Amino acid sequence: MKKTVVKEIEDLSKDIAGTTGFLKIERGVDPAIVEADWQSLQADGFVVMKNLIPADQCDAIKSELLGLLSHKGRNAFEGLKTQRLYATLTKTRVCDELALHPRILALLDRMFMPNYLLSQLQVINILPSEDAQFLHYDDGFYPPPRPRPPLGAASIFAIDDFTTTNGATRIIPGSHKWGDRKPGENDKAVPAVMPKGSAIFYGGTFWHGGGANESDAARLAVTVQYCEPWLRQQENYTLGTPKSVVAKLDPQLKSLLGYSILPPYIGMVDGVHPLRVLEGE
Ligand SMILES: O=C(O)CCC(=O)C(=O)O
Repeated sequence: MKKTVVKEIEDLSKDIAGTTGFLKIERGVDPAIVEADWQSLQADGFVVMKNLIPADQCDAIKSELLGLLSHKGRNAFEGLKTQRLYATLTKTRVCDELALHPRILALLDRMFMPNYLLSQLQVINILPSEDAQFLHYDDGFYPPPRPRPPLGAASIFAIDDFTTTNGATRIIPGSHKWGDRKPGENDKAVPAVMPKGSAIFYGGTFWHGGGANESDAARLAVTVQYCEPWLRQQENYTLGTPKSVVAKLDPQLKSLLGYSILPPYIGMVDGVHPLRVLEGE
């Protein structure tokens, strides 16, 4: 998103809260792949990335996550026959790599301002006989009207195969460009069928929803949502993640949680960079 630059404010970027600057990470992803993903995202609103993580990693993730899931959802959005895990990063380390997948971060580097944030990281286990979730777009809780660029973005990692019958995410290709309208009779939602270990990635303006599970097995997914660094995150990570947990995290994950700033001042603590406070300087 382009902004009007006020040079005097820009000049403050290296000042006070800005002293720690940005993490500059070389993602190591073939630029042709990033370009192709970007083009799909612009044209269709989504990109399916096949086999991003190996099947045995999915199995390890699944065996850890199933032990952490318990109650079912509280309403039609969460799903009355769906199990969800919030505050996932305080409970397990098996999802860290998903949040930091270089192919996804390479796209986010193009989409958002530097030091974009994690907005939520959630486990979604759709149980047999669950109904389809209502269609929605993820950044609809931010008030700027559509059409507009996405303010957030999400990946959904298939930890089980996503099939036509087990609750694969339903998507409406092209719906990211819609203005203020809802899906109508002629807007067909199609299942994002993909083998386990794959992920679908889309911007926050893209219409989608969980599918009905008509199979006899659960469908496990991990979804990671990100947002612009000047927006409030859905999960309050700086309050919700114990400092003992934060201390163990990859520096990129610390930054994503909110131990970062958008210079000069967004995210500061008492006038300084939050990492300096975290590390007790
Ligand atoms: O589980 C899915 O496939 C999608 C769920 C979803 O879109 C959501 O809960 O926001």
